[in-house]
Amino acid sequence: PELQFPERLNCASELLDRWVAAGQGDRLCMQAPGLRWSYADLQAEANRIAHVLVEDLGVLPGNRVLLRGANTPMMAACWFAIMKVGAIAVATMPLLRAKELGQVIDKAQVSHALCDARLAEELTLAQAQCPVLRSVAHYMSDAADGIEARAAGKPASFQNVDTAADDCCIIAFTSGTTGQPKGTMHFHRDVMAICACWPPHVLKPVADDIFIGSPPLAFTFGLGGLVLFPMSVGASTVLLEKAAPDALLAAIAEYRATVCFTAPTAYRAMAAQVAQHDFSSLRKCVSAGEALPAATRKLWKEASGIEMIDGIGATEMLHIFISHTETEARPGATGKPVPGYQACVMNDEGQVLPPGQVGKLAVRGPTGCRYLADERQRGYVMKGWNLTGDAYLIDADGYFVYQARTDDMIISGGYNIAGPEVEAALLAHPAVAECGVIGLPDEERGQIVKAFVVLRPGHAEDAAMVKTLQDFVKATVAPYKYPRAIEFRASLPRTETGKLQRFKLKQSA
Ligand code: 3UK
Repeated sequence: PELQFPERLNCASELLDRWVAAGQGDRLCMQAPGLRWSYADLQAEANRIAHVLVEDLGVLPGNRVLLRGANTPMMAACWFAIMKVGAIAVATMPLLRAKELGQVIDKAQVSHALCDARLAEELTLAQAQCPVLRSVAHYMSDAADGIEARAAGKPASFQNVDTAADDCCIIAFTSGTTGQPKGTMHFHRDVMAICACWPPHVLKPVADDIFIGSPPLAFTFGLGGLVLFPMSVGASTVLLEKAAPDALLAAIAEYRATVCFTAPTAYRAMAAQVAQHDFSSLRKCVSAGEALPAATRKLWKEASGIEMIDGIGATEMLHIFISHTETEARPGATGKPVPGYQACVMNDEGQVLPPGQVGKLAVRGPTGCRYLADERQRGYVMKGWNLTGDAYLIDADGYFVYQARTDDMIISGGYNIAGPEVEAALLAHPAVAECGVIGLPDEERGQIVKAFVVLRPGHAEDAAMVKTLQDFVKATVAPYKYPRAIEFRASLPRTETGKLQRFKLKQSA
C-alpha cells in the first residue's frame, strides 16, 4: 500500500470534501430511518457544525472534544466537524455512565462536548464533577441553543484547518475490562493509513456498496467499518441507532445492504433467523471484536451462502491488522498480516517462535499504540512491536490461529488450555446457542475448565445435557480439555463491542 502522506493532511478533506470537489457531491453517502444524505449534504452539515464549534463554542485546534451518541448521521457530521477544525475527537460508548465519562474527561482533558440530547443526563452529571469540561452542546435537539438551531444560521462552506499529517485527531478509549480506561492517540495519517491497508487488499469495496452494521462509532471497528472505509471509496453507509441481530437483519433487507460489519455472536444469532428475512443483497460479511469460532462461520455460511471475512483489530492499532479475503478463509484461523503490517509470535523474552508454538502476538505497521499518559505503554510496545495481549500460533501455511487472551489461558492439571478452543467445540453442538469458558480455581488441579452455556429453545437444562455436552467436547478436542463443570444461563455478559466479559463469569463463579 501507498503509505507516504503529505506533510499537511486533514482526513476530513480526504474522505469527505474530496468527493464534492471531484463533482461527486450528489453520490449517496449516509442513510438512517427517514434520512438520505449525499456527500454534499454531509459536507454542508459538517461545515455548519464546524462554524458552530469555532465561532459559538470557541473550539481551538488541538482541543479535545467529547462525542456522545448512538450511531446517527448527525454523530458522523459532528465527527467530521471536529476533524475540520483541527480538534481531537474523543468518542464515547453510549452506555457509559457519569463516573466513566468523568474518567474519560479527566484523562483526555476534554474541554468541549457534543452530545445527543437523548443521552444528556449522564454527561450533565459528569460535567458537574469535571471543571475542565467548559461547554456541552446538544444535537438531535430542538432547543434554541442546540447544535441544529445554531448550525442553521451558518454558511455551508468552511475552510478546513491546515493540520499536519501527524497531528492527533482521535483519542479512542479501550473497552478495557479491568482497571482505568486507556486512551489511545491516533493521527490524521493513521486514519488514512487504515483506509489504504485493509479495505483495498482484503475487503475490496466498490463505490456502489451499501455498508451496514452494529458496532458503535465510538469503537474504532465501527468508525472504520461504517464511516471511514465506505467514504474512502465513495460508497454509502446505513447508520442504525439500534442494531440488535433482528433489527440488523431487517435493516439489511430494507436498505439492500451489501457489506455488513458485526461481531461473531451477532452472526450466530442472525443465522437462526434468516428464514424470516431477505438478505440477497449482501455480498461481504466482516466479523471482528472477538475470535470467530469455526462453528459460527459454518452456520452463517449455511444460512446466507456467504464466507465471512474475519479480522483481528485493536483500539491501540486503530483497526484490523490480521485478516483474510473471503476466498482465503481457513476455519478457526484469523488469517495473515494485512498488507502494510508485519506480525509474529514471540516468547516472553521477545524471541520469535517457530510455526506451531503458542506465544504472544506481536505486530507492527503504519499504525500503533500510543497511550495517552499511561505507564502501560511500556507493556504494549517492545522494540517497535505492539503486544496485543493475545496468545496465537502460526500454522504451517502461515495462518495465524487465535488461542486466547494471554491472561485467560487456563492451566489445569499441568495442561495449558485455551478457553476459546473449548467454546468452539461446544458451539458446534446444535443445542448450544452461546457459551463462555473460564478457569475455576481448584485445589487439586490448580484450575478446572468451567463452561457457561446458553441453550437454544427446546432443550432441557439437566444432568443429561451436561453429560451430552461433556462427551461431545471429549470427542472433538483432547479429552483433558472437557468442561468438568457446566452451568446453564439465560444469557452471557457482553460489552457494547460484543465481547464476552469472562471476568464477570469468573466473579460470579
Ligand atoms: C480481540 C479478536 C480474535 C483481541 C477491534 C477490529 O476489537 C477491537 O478492538 P479492542 O481494543 O479489542 C482488541 C482485542 O479484541 N479481538 C478482536 N478481534 C478479534 N480476537 N479474533 C478476532 N477477529 O483480543 C484483541 O487484542 O476492543 C477490532 C477493528 C478495530 C478494533 N478496535
